[in-house]
Amino acid sequence: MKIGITCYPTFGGSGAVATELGLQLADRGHEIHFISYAQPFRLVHFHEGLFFHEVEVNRYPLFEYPPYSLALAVSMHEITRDHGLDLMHVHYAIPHATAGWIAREMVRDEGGEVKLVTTLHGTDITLVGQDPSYWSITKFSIERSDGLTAVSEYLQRETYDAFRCPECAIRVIPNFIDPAIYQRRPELCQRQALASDDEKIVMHISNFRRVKRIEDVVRVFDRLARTVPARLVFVGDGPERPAAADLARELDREDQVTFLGKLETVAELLSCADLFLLPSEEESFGLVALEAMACGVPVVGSAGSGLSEVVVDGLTGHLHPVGDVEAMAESSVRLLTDPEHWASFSLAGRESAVERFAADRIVPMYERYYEEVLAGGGS
Ligand code: GMT
Repeated sequence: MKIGITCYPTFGGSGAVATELGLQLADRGHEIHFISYAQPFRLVHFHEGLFFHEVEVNRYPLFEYPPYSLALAVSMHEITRDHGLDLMHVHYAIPHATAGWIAREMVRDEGGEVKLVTTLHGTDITLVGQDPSYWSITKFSIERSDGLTAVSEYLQRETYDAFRCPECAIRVIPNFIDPAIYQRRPELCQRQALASDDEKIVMHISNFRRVKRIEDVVRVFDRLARTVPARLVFVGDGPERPAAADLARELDREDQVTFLGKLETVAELLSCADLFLLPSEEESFGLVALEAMACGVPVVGSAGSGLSEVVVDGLTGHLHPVGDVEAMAESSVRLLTDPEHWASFSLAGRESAVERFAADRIVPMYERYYEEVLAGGGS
């Protein structure tokens, strides 16, 4: 198949999933065209069967807000026409599903045919899509997609509820990892640069948005560090970073907290981690928790959203109500002080990640779905 993929190219789960999917599909013999304003961050090397098309956005003085969505639609239309794409697969509804719909209509207007598949990732539905300025266009665009997927059952339910579209047929296709990349390889991780031998490494990786509750990460760490010598390693960056740094200072933990900033690959670092914290308000899936599990890192986080479909509570990690930092700290201490308990969680996490979410199990689900959509099925 010839497939166009559009995603946010910067750091974030949806861009990571879209890029990994493109790479996997190219390896399986498909021709993949990425269409975005920048090279996706995990697409760094030449790869056979894979092409990148940069969307140029003209900055005319009249435009206080350059219309990226329109420029994207034009690129999607041109690339579909010039390369004979069968299907455009967009990740994150806003504005990609809308741009895809415009492009598909332009193709049809010229007598051509291309299908549009939209993958919902989370905040496009649970936060941004419900903002009154975007709600109706998000509903319109997802209803007009030829195929619609969500990364978890939780997100599928949220979409039905939020957009009152029981007639939208949403296929759940979970996120995935490449087990050969995400595996525990401590020899690659330079542990001595992060902590001393007697200290445990507690890690958090995200875009530091409010939904991640990174102050709770600091609060859990503060409690566990009262009994366990440990260091907290933050990877990523975003708007809540100053608040987390201030809180670490207030709690007198500043010297035990390291902010590494944004990194393109995290598998090596995860190999150093003893515990991963993800106390988010909600996660439609929690790709980073899956990456941690695949690297044998137990996860402590919040219950009640899509993370419960990834972390098996009591087996690969512990999930507690949002904001219950006491319970999260208690579970963390148990994991960090009982080596047998930790080893069983580490092993179960790896096994569960590979059995349920390995790329070679999930990517064929997309291929089958594309075939259904091309044959006239889908939403
Ligand atoms: O977590 C974010 O804010 C980034 C966002 C994105 O679109 O990149 O992540 C969402 O998509 C990821 C990939 O499917 C999921 O693993 C995350 O759980 C989801 N984030 C939220 O639901 C908050």
